[in-house]
Parts: sequence; structure tokens; C-alpha cells
Amino acid sequence: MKDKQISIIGVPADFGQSRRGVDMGPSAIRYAGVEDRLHELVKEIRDEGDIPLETELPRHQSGTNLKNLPAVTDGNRKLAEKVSDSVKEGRFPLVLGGDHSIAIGTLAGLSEHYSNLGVIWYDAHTDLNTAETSPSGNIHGMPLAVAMGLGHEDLTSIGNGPKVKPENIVVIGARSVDPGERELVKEKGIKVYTMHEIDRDGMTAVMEDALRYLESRGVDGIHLSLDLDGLDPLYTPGVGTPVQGGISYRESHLAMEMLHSSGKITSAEFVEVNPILDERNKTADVAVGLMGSLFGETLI
Ligand code: Z70
Ligand code: MN
Ligand code: MN
Ligand code: MN
Repeated sequence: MKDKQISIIGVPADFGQSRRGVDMGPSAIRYAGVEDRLHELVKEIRDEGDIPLETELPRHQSGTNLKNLPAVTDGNRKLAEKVSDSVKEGRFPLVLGGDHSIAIGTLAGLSEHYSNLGVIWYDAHTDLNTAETSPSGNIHGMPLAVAMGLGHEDLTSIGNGPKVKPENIVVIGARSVDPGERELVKEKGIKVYTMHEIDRDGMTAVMEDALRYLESRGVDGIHLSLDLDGLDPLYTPGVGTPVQGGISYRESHLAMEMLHSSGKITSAEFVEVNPILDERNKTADVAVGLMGSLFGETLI
């Protein structure tokens, strides 16, 4: 059933980390043909263009180790508003990054409409750092903590209150986790399927278990936050922090197909595509292919 009305929302942000070029992610994904690819699969697809980001705001701010905090805060406030408006209109927000700090705004916007939102975080990292635990000061390593209400007040105050309950989060593909993040995972009981579980049980079992788990939590929607570095850099080399031993291309398509069949996904974002670090737009091509599977493309 083609019932979805998709809003593409581009977020050309690179201030959540230290490598330039990821701000061109939305362009790279559009160039890879996202609209044409999804057009046949959904009721309607509308490209809402890019969030107008403030380029004049100071990139650095003293008094905190968080890099570019004013710019990250401003961009995410605008994004939250846009995402919220799109859900209000009954549309499916498909957010294109940009670095992963933009998940702060996406989740803030979504949480205005979902009181018990589930989140699938497809990523090599857990992005659960705070100012205290971050080894880098890069805010793209913090969005999941911020969404739980932990972190710098400028960030946690975007939108109303905590956005996601720790028990409603599922991380898939983790293989580079900092000590402070590991502690938070244990303390909060966050469900993490690392590469170990994927290797041992297979992607089918992992996805079935993840969906069953979120179902048991009684979630009223599920957001997919997909960092392209969740895949092995063999398939997605155009990312800022590639980590060997990642999820394969085929496992990722299978995962997206299973999410489609579940009928439970209510929003999605694809982040960290950096065309400057890429090989002939390979990473954006993979991103668009995965979106195809997520929205119901089949092989026959
Ligand atoms: C590290 C940090 C990160 C994405 C890298 C890396 C975080 N844990 N997130 N790439 N998407 O600096 O906090
Ligand atoms: Mn509004
Ligand atoms: Mn990430
Ligand atoms: Mn990552």
C-alpha cells in the first residue's frame, strides 16, 4: 500500500564534528537520485529543500569543550520546528545530513508528537557522550545522550523535556564505544546489538529481536537514525570516522527490508555522508539504495 507522503528535509551541517565536506551530504544524496528512487514507492514525495543554517555564528565558543555549540544549537532548533511541522501535516520526515548532531533537532521535533517514541540507531558508534565523557568535543558523538536529556543545557533545552526513554532505544552495529558511553549503556539499560551479536546471530535474528523489543515497550512510533558509518567502510568510504569490521551492504539491505515489512517506521534520517571523502559518490548511492529498501523496493 502506497500511503506515505514523504518530506525530504536537507540539513547541510558540518559543525558537529571536525571534518569539512559532510555539509554537502544532502546534495550528494539528491545527486544520487533519491527522489526518482522513492517516487514509485510512495504516495507522494516532496523535497522541502535545506534548513537555512546560520553560517555567521561562531564556530567555536570558549567556556565549554563542545565544538561550535552556538551553531549546532541554532541549526537544531530550526530543524526541530521543520520536522514537527512535517509530522503535524501527516507526512513522513526523511532527514538528510549533515553530521549526526542533527539527530538532536530531529528527535526534538518528533517528540512533540510521540510520547513513547522508539529509536533504532544504526551506527558504528553509540553517540552517547556528554561534555564530561567526550574525548573529542564533537557534538555528533552526543545526540543520543542529549535526546535522553543528558548533556549541555543549550542542547537538552531544544524542544520540551527528554525526547526518548533509554529503554526505547536500540543501537545496531556498534563497534567503537568510549568508556563513558559504555557506562551509560549499562547504567540506563540501553539495548545494544554490537557487531558481535550481528556476527553470532545474524542480521535476521537481530532485527527480529530489536523489533520485538520495541513492540514490547509499547512505542507509538519508531525513528530510524542511520549513520552511514554503521556499514563497513568497504561499502561506505565517504564518512568522517570509518571503523573496520562493519555491517555489510547485504545485511543492511536486509535490515531495511525487514523494517519496511514491519510497517512500524514513522520517520528516518541518513547522516554522515561526506562526498569529499567518498569514491565517486558511492556512499550516497548506498544511502539511496537503502532508502529504496526501507520504502519497499523489492528485487522482483
Ligand atoms: C567518538 C566521539 C562519532 C559519529 C563519530 C566518535 C563519535 N565517540 N559519531 N562519528 N557519527 O568523538 O564522541
Ligand atoms: Mn511550526
Ligand atoms: Mn553517529
Ligand atoms: Mn558513527
